[in-house]
Amino acid sequence: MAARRGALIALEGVDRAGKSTQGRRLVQGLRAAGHKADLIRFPDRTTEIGQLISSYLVREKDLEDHTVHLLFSANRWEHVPLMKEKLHQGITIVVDRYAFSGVAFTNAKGNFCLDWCKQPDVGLPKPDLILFLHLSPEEAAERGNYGHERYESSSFQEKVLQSFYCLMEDKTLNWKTVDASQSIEDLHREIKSIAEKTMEEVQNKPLEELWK
Ligand code: ADP
Ligand code: FDM
Ligand code: MG
Repeated sequence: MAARRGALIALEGVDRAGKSTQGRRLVQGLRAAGHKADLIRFPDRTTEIGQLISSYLVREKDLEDHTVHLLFSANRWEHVPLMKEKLHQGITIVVDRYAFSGVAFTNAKGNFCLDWCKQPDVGLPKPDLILFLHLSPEEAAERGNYGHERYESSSFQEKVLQSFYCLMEDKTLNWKTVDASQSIEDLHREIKSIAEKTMEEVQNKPLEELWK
């Protein structure tokens, strides 16, 4: 029998829902429970492509909209060989944002249909679980003001949320919505339990390709 593989778990959700907090906490919690787990944040601002994306996000650089969409996707593809290697070694990978953020943010710009937005990410490793951290705009506002990066405005974020809802209609994907208004620890416990169940379920199943 082939060796057991790790699971690919994506965290998505509105700004300040707690994706980065829960991503770190999940990897920590899984490791403490004896699992092998790694975290990747997208965009990964440390690579050359990631640095270009970062300079766009902090408004140091203006990039054309199609171009920046393709750069976000390329920033995922550059991780794919290592992601596959790790998954096949039994390491669970938690991704803080993935292709769904890619599609939702570009689609929210208004002149890009979902189908066009999805194409560059077709064939990426398909997440075994997509956790959508749901938080109302009012509760998100209580967690502080928006920063000064691109996309950080409530009107744009509302459009992003609508795009996420469209993506969630795809029943070939394992979306699970969790209530992100809980305390960090309660939410962590819920997320860890869903993650461990998924890890168990997929360990002997082949890794699939996204949107194929
Ligand atoms: P995201 O990555 O989704 O934008 P973060 O994890 O960076 O969100 O969290 C945004 C802010 O909200 C941070 O200040 C964080 O400490 C706080 N925060 C995260 N989770 C919770 C929670 N469950 N309850 C209250 N505050 C939270
Ligand atoms: N973002 C993120 C995109 O527009 N496309 C993508 O593919 C991804 C992964 O970049 F505004 C946006 C979403 C957010 C910004 O912010 C990254 P964080 O705080 O690093 O998640
Ligand atoms: Mg974050």
